[in-house]
Amino acid sequence: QQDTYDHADVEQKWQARWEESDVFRIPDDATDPSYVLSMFPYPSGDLHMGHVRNYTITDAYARYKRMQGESVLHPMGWDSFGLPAENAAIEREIHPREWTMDCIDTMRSQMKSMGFGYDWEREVTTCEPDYYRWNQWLFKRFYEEGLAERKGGEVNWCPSCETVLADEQVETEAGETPEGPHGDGGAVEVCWRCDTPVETRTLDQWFLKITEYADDLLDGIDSLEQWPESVRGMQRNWIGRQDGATVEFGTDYGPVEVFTTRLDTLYGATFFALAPDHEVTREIVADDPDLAAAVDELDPEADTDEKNGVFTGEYATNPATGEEIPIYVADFVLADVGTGALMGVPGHDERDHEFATEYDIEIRQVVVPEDEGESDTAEISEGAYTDDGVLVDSGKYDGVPSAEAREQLIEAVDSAAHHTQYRLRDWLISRQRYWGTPIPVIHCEECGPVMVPDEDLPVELPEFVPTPTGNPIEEVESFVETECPECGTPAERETDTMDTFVDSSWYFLRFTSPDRADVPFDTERANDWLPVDEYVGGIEHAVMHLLYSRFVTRAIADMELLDIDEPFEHYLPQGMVQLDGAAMSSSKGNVVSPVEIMEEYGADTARLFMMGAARPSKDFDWTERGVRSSNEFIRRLYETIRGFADGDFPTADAGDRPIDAYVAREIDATITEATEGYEAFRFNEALREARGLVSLLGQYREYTTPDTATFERGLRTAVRLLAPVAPHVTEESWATLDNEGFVAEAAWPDPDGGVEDYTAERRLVENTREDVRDILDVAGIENPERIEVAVAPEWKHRALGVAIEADDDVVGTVMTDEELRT
Ligand code: ANZ
Ligand code: ZN
Repeated sequence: QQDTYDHADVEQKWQARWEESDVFRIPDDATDPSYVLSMFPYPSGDLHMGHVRNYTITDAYARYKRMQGESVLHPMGWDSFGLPAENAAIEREIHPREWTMDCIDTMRSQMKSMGFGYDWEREVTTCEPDYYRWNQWLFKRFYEEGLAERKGGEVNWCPSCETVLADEQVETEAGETPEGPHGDGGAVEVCWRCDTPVETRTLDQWFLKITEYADDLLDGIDSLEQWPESVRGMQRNWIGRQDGATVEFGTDYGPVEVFTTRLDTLYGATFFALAPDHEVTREIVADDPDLAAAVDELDPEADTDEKNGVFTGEYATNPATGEEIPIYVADFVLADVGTGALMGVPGHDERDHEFATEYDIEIRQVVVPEDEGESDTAEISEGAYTDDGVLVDSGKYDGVPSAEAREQLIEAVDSAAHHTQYRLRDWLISRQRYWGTPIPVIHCEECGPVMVPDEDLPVELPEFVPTPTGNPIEEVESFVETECPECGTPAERETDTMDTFVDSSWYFLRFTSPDRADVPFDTERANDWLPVDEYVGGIEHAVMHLLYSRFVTRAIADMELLDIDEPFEHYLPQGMVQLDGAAMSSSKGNVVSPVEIMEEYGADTARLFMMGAARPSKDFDWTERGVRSSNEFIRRLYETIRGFADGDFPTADAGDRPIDAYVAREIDATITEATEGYEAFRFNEALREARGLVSLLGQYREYTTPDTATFERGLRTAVRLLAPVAPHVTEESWATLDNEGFVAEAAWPDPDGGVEDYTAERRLVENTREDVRDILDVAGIENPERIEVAVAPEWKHRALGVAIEADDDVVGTVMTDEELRT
């Protein structure tokens, strides 16, 4: 029997016991299923603070739900393909698998030392053939549904990673994913992984046709009520649906179509502009080398805000007015947006306004604000008027509101038609790198690309140590040279591998049935467990992983392999762990290693500090002081329990004194408040309550001989309320209090009832204390030593006794709400 708390001993002991007893194994016929998931990590070497925070959040929540009697699926796995592993392996001249497996072993054992309660039977590792064969299988199903396609075109190329990138993986230099794949005003676009400026290349590549789901994905966002509004906004923006119209302008080269969201401004078109790559541009410059050279100078990729163009000498005819307007080739017209051509309306579009100012083109106003007279129009000489309004200078449409005018013009102009366009592009999944899922395709000269038959899956990666540049698979003859499955002639295997975001787009399905060797997942079990009730992970995936997963889930549902169409019901992006307000990063040299903290103070201390410091979505500073105080609390908790169990201080059967009733009410109110905290992911508030109860019990025994039953109920309550966050010390305490079984499997405490009024009163006190603190803060009184607040119920609301001690002076006494504020 130990006197002081030895965290290393205690933590290892309980980790071993949980494992022996399969406490966290979850059967498949679970009743009341709930699915709690952290984004699975890249096995990069060691757990860092970000991981630890992420996993502690879901672990605490999963443990809480389990104590509430729910069956909780809380699995862990490894997003283990990808460039980081490949590069690390190249550096060390070992095989990426070897490096990856080492990292996985290290991280798994660190996770166990942190006390995370995962069902390790369900571990999935994406770089293993038993996982990635299902990427190949799913790819084939997508292909059969017309959702996978090989096509040529301009793709993003990272010269440093030597591979193409999906649009979602290109960021602007500031580190933000651009608002949409196009038209982000000349910001430098860089690789999401290495920050190298991306180039464009024209290549034949495999795409998954996420654009087919653009409307579904957009409409589905409305149902994601438990996602942060910011993330929903980012996804809406990324999909970028624009309702507008197409309309044709006549030219000497035939009619040329434009896309516009503002057909109502048709009478204000004073120029016409083509993308440098537009077909008609090519025809126009064909016989004019000078013009061709000038057009060649235009660089749509240029990282400048200036808008450059070349007048072609040609004119386009406005279909409504018959007016002839000059045709320019301009760098701000993007080839793959709309039709690659636009009507320029400088009076009402900012970019057109800039361009017209630069090239001395007429700026004409055809829309005015609805509530202003025609004499009092919005000023357009300095900038465009971009809102809707009523039409002027537009022939018979004068006085018609914008929205109506758009409809009328679609009716009136022969070539005009409704058209919806999206910013979203198809998902480019080919990668010219080794460490990924081989795309299961064989290229045959006769038959074209042919899918590898299901019975030949998986197409396994050839084994060797990759080289520093390019894709070494191309050199492996035994891999490349094969036969066409259709015609039997010699053919070549595809050497590109899949984007690793394919792996992570459905791993949450695999967790529901990783034992199934014949299907990617068991439909029935997936339907039982999904959607994921609580999904926690970094905001950097707002438009990558989270959009791809939504798409893949919907596509799989449409193949009738699944009944749900949104995979994640609640998404919580966790905040950052910082040091002095700055993100921890190895380049700044301000990294606190969770492993060292664990060794010095124990996992419970790290977990308790992290969860107590702020609510999960907020950033917070790592402080040595905070760590120490959590550690002291854990020791004090255990010593109190040990002391009680050993009879070190007297207790008595004295349950009917006012003080005992008061403590009993406090216990109930604490349960109520802490439960609400856990339920709402405000663990910090739940912990403040639980810690408050522990200190109350301390005072109880200092002031009097506590009632045995009340005191014990207080301890048993505190232990259970703390168990989700500090699982080891609470197991030890639970056993010390002579309980059978694990606290991890104990029932969540219930208040004895009738605490509502009491809880409200407590809240009033608590809120007031916070208000007082805020007011003192404004008054420049820092660190008041004590704020005592008492409510007198008969004074009704907010007439309070407040005593504040600072610098040994009592600063205030009884005040009313108003007095408090002055
Ligand atoms: C005429 C017009 C008048 C437009 C007006 C807008 C305002 P936003 O502006 O983001 O909603 N557009 C069409 N094709 C383009 C291309 N290939 N490259 C660059 N821009 C193109 O996007 C819709 C507008 O983008 C379209 O509506 C068109 O300009 C321009 F007062 O047409 B608009
Ligand atoms: Zn790169």
